[in-house]
Amino acid sequence: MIAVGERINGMFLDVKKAIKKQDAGSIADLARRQLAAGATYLDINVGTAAADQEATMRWLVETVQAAVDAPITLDSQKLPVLQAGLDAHDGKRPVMLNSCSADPDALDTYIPLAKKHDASLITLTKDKTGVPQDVDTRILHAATIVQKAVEHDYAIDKLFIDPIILPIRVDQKQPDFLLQVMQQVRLISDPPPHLMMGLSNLSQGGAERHLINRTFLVMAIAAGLDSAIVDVFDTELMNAAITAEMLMNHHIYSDSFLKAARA
Ligand code: THG
Repeated sequence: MIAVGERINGMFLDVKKAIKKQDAGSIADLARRQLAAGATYLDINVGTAAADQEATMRWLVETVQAAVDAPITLDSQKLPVLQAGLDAHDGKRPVMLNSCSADPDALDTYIPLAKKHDASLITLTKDKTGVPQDVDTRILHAATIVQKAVEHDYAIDKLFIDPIILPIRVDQKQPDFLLQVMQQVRLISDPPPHLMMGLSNLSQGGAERHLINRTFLVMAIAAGLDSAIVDVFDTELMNAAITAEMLMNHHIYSDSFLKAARA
């Protein structure tokens, strides 16, 4: 699994404080610790509190790049903030844009931008009218996304489709139908696009967060999920992901499969 570490996000109080104080040490520490815990990419999200989101994105990207060599995910709903992150990107590591909607005009803007910067792109199965409440419309959005990628000659292996996961306490029907969405998205093209999820959304505001996240991650891996924005400090979650992938025959089994995958 491509594990995107979720922690460098202004939504977290410690990151919000670090941004306010321009405390590079705390951000660098979060970057290093997430890598040590198994992150493949580091998500960078300025949150909503920053006065100047573009300047904050630049500072966070520069701070992370000074600390580690890891690939980064620029996370914002605002194009100028992503652009600021791309401006600060040193070109020495893979970069992913997070994220774009399935609106055709948005795809016509973001896909060429991603292509120009040799960046991967996360696309959400929603449009101007909102997040669809049924399987078929989300599949339709995924098909639009893949079609636009083909039109722009954008490599499918750089495309990540995010079916959008909302808190379980808000909607109890959607985890089941998201599994159906994921299984069907994988049939849209050969090779299929990657499937991405912001896993922690699922348990937001509720109890048993770790258990809920861990259980659904395993179910989603069985449905074809190959990447997720997660709390990489949750060791049980990371071990469950490795084990699910071994059981899906993505890793070779041996008695020391866990140790081997962690190495
Ligand atoms: N898809 C894509 N990108 C995303 C999301 C997604 N980026 C943001 C988000 N969703 C994924 N990242 C997080 C990060 C933190 C939490 C949830 C998702 C979270 N935070 C605690 C909370 O809200 O309770 C904060 C608690 C604290 O302050 O300590 O759960 O879906 N493409």
